[in-house]
Amino acid sequence: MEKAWWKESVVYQIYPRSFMDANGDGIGDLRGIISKLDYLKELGIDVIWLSPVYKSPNDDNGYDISDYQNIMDEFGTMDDFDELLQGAHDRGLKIVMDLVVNHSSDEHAWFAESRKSKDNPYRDYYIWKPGTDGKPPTNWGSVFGGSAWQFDEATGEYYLHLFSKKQPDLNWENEKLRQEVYKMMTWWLEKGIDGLRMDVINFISKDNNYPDGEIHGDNKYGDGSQYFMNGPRIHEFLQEMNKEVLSNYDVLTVGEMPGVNAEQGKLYTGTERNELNMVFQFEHVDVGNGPGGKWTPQPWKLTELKEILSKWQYGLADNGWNSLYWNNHDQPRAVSRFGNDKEHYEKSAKMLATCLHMMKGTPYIYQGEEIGMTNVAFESIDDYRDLEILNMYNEAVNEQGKDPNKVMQAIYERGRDNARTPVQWDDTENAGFTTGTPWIKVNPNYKEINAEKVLQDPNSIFHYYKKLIQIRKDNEIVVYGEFELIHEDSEDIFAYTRTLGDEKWLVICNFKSEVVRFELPELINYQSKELVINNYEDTPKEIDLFELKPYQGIVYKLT
Ligand code: TEU
Ligand code: CA
Repeated sequence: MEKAWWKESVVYQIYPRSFMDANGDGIGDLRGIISKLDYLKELGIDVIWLSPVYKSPNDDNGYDISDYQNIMDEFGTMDDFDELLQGAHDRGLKIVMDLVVNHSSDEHAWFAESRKSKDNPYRDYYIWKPGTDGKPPTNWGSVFGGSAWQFDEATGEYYLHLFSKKQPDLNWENEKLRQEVYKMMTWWLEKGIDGLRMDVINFISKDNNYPDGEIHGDNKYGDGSQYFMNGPRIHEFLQEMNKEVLSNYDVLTVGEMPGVNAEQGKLYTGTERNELNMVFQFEHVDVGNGPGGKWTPQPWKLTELKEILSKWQYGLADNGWNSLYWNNHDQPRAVSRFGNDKEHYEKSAKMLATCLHMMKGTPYIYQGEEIGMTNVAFESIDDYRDLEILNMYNEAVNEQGKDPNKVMQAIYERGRDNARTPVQWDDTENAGFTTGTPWIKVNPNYKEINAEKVLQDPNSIFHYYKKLIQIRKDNEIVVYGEFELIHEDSEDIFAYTRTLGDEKWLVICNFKSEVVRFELPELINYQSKELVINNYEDTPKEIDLFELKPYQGIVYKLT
């Protein structure tokens, strides 16, 4: 397998709005990020992925862009960005930007033109269709609730928006639009950025017949996802983007792809495919989704999680490359979702980190994950900010009359604002995030959980992440070793080996709060064993048969 810097890197995702506020307006900003570059260097990460920092009305907190080549007013200026980029590069850190080109904001100049008239030169930058008998062109629902089509009086047609009304989908069938996107990408890459995370990039090719979707259960709208996920021209578009732009730079590219499977993952990330380096798949973070998706969370089985993650490990083993993540700005906090934020909290956070960081692929740390930040449970829906949460609450409680307590429980478990409370820097007011009023409340547990506290404790989650990152840097086997799952039927233990040449590493993670017996499979022979990392102080005497402590994560080097 060929080597690459982005295969050997650890990425840290920053959601700027909630990271650090330098000017006291309660909103995170670029100068706040600049002030924390040394903290990130200390952690040992290599790449910073910035969620969108471009001009935006913030209907979807920056994922609705009104000017792709200007910085959002709340975040600062282009000079601030240039200083951030330089500051990162001076520290040997790379900057990956968020490319949101499945849709723009409805306040983008292109859309202002497009909606003026049917023969406007920008009309076909977006997807406009006449309805039929006063109904939208298809029965599709938007990810954020309601119809995926918005009727526009001025020209008597509907425009498509798979997300909010203020996020009209761009028309990738239009060559001129594609060239505009490539020109904008080149402009940023010429500034020296080091890569792109591409927002729902597998949605850009739609089935041009625009058929109705199937209506599941008591849904009001049809599920159009098969008609816009991994569409007919997606590989053509990505190969064109690669040829025209990406192939001119040595950059990290990762495509966010809801609905992608491991087979398709090979087509998007295979070296000879000349498309992307890696993708964010969603199959593992969707475990436990009930009939109503994430809003009807059910208990999940470890065997299901292991089956999914190992399928991706095996699927991309020889060609292509995995991203590895437990959470991001759309997902609940890792320790609350997959670990235990009540008992053995710290052990479970370290165990999850061990399980992910010892796998094959590029690990992504989401801001605050390294200090053990947890989900939040605000008393009132008025404390929430995410339009996905607010739209769902309104539809469920106010329109469908569902029990608000049950709906709040689903928000506590899966709502995106779990990941968007301000990073907890210290135990002063507002956790040191702002001297003003934060745009969203701080998680009340900031006095116990904050960066200042973990930095001072060599046994903290922060220093454990730092060790894992260093282990990856010091041992090629962690990057390039072959993955093999063991004990696949265990509902308690996630264990696997990594093999490179005559070296084998054994990774054993107890996902349960009870003591669990581990028996080394006979097929694993070894002469000697050396402990690599352990989230408990004491090391088991031998590994052929021993008891794992609650949420124990432990790694051995076998030769
Ligand atoms: O997310 C795509 C997406 O589908 C997620 O919104 C996720 O599947 C959903 O929130 C789960 O219910 C990307 C961005 O990461 C997200 O923040 C944006 O809201 C969305 O696209 C639109 O740009
Ligand atoms: Ca600010």
